[in-house]
Amino acid sequence: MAVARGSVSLLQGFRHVCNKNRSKLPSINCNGLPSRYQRCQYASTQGLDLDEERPQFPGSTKAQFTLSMDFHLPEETPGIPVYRVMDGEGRILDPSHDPQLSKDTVLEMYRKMVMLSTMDGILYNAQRQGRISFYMTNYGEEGTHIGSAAALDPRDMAFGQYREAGVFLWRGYTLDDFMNQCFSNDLDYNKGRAFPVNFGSKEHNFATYSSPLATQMPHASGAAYALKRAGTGLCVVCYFGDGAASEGDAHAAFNFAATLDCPVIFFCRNNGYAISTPTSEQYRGDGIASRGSGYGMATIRVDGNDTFAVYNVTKAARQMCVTENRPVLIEAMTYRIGDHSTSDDSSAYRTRDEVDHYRGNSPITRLQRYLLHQGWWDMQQETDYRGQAKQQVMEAFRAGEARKKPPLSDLLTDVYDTMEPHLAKQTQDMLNHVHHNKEQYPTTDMFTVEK
Ligand SMILES: Cc1ncc(C[n+]2csc(CCOP(=O)(O)OP(=O)(O)O)c2C)c(N)n1
Repeated sequence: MAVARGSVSLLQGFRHVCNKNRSKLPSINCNGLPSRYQRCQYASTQGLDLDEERPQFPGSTKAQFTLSMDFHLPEETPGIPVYRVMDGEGRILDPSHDPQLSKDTVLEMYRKMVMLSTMDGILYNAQRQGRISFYMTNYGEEGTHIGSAAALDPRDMAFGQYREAGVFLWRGYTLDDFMNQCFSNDLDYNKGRAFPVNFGSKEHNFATYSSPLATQMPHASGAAYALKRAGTGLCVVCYFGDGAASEGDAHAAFNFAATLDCPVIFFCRNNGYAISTPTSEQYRGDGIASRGSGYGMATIRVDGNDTFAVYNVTKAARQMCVTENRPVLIEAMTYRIGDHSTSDDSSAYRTRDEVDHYRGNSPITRLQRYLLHQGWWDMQQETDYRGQAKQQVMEAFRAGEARKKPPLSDLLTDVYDTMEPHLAKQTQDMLNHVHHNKEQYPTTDMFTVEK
């Protein structure tokens, strides 16, 4: 109402002045109405508040008219700040932001981060020895995994990209589970049919990774919509990388989540690279966080190497998601210390000095410093725990490696409720072929007995 009244009075005033000074004023539009420019000019000469006259376009309900022809230049917009709780030395900067986690919880977080890093080292080397076909390490991103996972409800449905093994670890996915998947053995939840590191577990509410980038993102929005409709009080967390954010699916996911009010946390691990593409070539805007408000999403940027800061923002984001049914975007700034994968040699596109800089400021180092200040940990415990972690990973490694592969007959199952005739025929042909050519398949004893 106020807008309409303001518009009418402005128009009437303009007409009045026009009638008095017809020769001095700019001409009236062909439709007999003053142009927007003329009305604005008149309004300013009369000292009227332009807010009185609000644009009436359905495409934006918040905009106001302006007489300034200002282009929004991203390079002149200040960078979105990075929320942190600890400094690089592991000291809490403002006690009111201390998450007040118990000693046991922080030690559990720290141990899981060290365990993850230990497992990464062993599986990376195993690939180099030809014992598994592929691996991706998580070095440098342990704080984003454990800090976020600890703040979620383990029943919150998780979707990931491939570099979130710490979230699995926090949720209770065991070292045996990791090994079974990486060795594609008969205990692997995916029956040996997924690429190593494509983890997934119904029991741990983590959807199996899918190699095409960003495909998990629209799935996450859909799952969040379903959770909302079911009134579960749970939310979805969706991890993705700075490179994946350039995929069209990321846009679809953000927009669906925002317009359908889906309780999903989009958690971007901005680690500076998409394989060899640095973020300086990936985008021109201020990271991924700057896109959040464009979609109408609550957004925050956090120091991903500060495990407590990640914990705080994820906890707050979760609260917003489940109480307000809205998506939240978190951009966690971190660094990929390892190569992209075992198929990559990052020395081809970045310097050792750069990597060493981040290695010295890793989330593990920072949390360790915090623990040392607190008197909750000492270097003897550090040495002992690292030894135990290595031993536990090696035990699981040997057990996983020793197991047989799933039966060949499992290769084509589980896609259709009832196997399609052409797939049944292919399976039978394959088994017959292997049976009649045993000498060509000396590895058949690697497989468990056919069902
Ligand atoms: C649709 C699609 N395009 C390209 C690839 C190849 N690819 C695999 S990982 C990757 C980089 C992704 O980088 P980012 O999202 O930043 O995640 P990060 O590896 O840094 O964790 C690319 C381009 C793919 N898997 N899927």
